[in-house]
Amino acid sequence: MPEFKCTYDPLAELIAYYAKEKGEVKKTVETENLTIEEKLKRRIIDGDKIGVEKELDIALKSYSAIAVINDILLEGMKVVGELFGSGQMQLPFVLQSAECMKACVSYLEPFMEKSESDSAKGTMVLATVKGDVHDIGKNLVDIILTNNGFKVINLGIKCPLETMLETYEKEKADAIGMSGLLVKSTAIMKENLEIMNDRSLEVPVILGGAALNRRFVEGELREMYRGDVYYANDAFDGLKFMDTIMEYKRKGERPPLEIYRDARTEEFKERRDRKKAVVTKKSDVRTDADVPNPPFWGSRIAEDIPLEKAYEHINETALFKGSWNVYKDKNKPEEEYDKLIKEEIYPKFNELKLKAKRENLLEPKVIYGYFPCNSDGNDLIVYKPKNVSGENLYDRWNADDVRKENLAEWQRFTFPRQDGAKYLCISDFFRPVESGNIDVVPFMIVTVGAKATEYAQELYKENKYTEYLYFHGLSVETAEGLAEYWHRIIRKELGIDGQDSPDIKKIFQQGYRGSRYSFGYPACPDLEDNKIMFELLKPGRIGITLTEEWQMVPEQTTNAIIAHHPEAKYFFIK
Ligand code: B1M
Repeated sequence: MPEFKCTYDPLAELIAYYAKEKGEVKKTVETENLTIEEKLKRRIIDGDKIGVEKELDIALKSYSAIAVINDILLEGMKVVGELFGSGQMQLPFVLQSAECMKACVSYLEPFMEKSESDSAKGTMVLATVKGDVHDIGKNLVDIILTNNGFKVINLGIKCPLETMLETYEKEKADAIGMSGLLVKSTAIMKENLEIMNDRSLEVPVILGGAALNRRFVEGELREMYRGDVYYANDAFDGLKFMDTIMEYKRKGERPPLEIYRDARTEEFKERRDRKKAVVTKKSDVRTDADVPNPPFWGSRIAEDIPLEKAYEHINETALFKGSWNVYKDKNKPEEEYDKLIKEEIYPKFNELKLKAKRENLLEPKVIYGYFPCNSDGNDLIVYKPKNVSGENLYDRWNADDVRKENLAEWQRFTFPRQDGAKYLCISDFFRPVESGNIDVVPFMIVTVGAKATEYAQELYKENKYTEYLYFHGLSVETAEGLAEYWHRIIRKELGIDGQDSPDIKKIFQQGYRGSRYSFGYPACPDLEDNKIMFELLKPGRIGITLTEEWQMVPEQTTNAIIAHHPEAKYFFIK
């Protein structure tokens, strides 16, 4: 219905809705004079499920239950998709529409024949790939597809290819959807497609996730895979491709898909080959920076951490835009976005923070330590006292044991070096072994605990999609806030906090001495280094484990190596 798009302004209307008391029925426009079809469509667009049963009963007098779904409600979801696609509707409100859709379908189900309730537009087997614990991206895809008339068999996280293929066969599905958070997962996806090639399978596959891009999926993977493979940037792309897959399946044809290439395709290939070459040049980072005194050597656990401290270090831009997907509409004035943030998002943020604290949903814990070290070219050697072994390594060490003559190599990291620019490598920020001086390297692993994952899953299972998105976002950004806070503690303990900016926004831009590098990020991209970090800190002591692809469980966990050197800042290795 094009007139919907012209007259309806979801953002302004939703602001009006949220400004009202909780539970009050939202009315975006006067609906009295609308037809029942229009009223129901608007319910979906507005995500307004309170009292919708009455209207569904009226519609059931003229339509079968399945026709109400397919011809009326799904039309509403289509508008939602268009509004999202054009940037006029924000993700939390899309999820509210999906919740309303779900409620309507549940109400209508008893009015349907078994065969009707099974008659989905198509079926997708959906999973997060082997070794990857990331749930939310895949679940958002499930929500959007399910509430747009598709059947989704959600196999969960850490899913082996065999399970996906067996389910695909058993359920006579139409496509497999694979999701993943990490770069490593993109390699697993490639491996899965290679195995499918070897078995002469041509299953249509949709791939999505943070570390993927179109060049890789619709260029490299499409060229290599004998079936059709699509890159979905977001959940609505997943929906679009399922529509395409079904359209061509009905026609008995293959969709005309092109191999994607752009100006940077060759550059990327070249860069990948070049990466294998050893960089011989070195940076000119000074090697005589002062070495701070740590408050202790070895590691310790910190558990009594006030949650507020992590909250105070939450990067609100990352939370609102990154996790909650609340963006400014380019076509709307700045003030409108500011109003939305002030009147809707902040109250939600504050309410959730209180709830998480009250119900102990987030439990900050840290395991960290200070270790003697030296650089050796691109390597960083971490020492341990010769006379300390076994469980005693996982405690504070006697300062006398950390004298140079009493130390032995314990672990060794090998970091990559920039192939150009300043030729930086993380090891450059520590005193070289030939200097004869021992340096100090702090490591930390922080988590907000397993309850956060469990509670997020509960919300998802109860179809509370909007709350799920909000809570999951808060939990992951609190983990990141905790890392920021603990890095501050470490600077303080080392006595190098004199350069800390009083402005939290500047802290997020490294307004302090030194740097915090997390494995998997550009300066230290190798996630396998997590394994060495685990040897150093043994975080099983606070319930943290590692998957076969080096991801940490619980999901809301992050780690870092900290460099105190004044020249240490983020840098990229392309
Ligand atoms: Co981290 N993280 N993180 N992180 N994190 C990424 C993923 C990263 C890309 C950042 C970067 O380098 N710029 C990077 C990965 C790079 C790599 O693999 N080498 C990274 C890293 C390295 C890490 C750690 C390893 C760092 C460390 O501690 N050493 C660590 C790992 C955590 C662990 O092991 N448990 C870590 C930790 C964290 C936090 C805990 C702080 C936090 C939460 C992580 C989480 O959610 N599990 C976090 C966050 C928030 C991010 C970013 C900023 C956002 C991820 C997210 O939740 N997005 C991310 C960078 C980025 O994406 N900009 C990053 C929201 C979510 C809904 O989106 O899952 O992408 P997403 O799903 C989208 C689409 O991708 C698509 O639709 C969804 C909805 O639109 N989609 C599909 C997904 N699957 C699909 C399937 C489909 C269709 C569409 O069809 C089948």
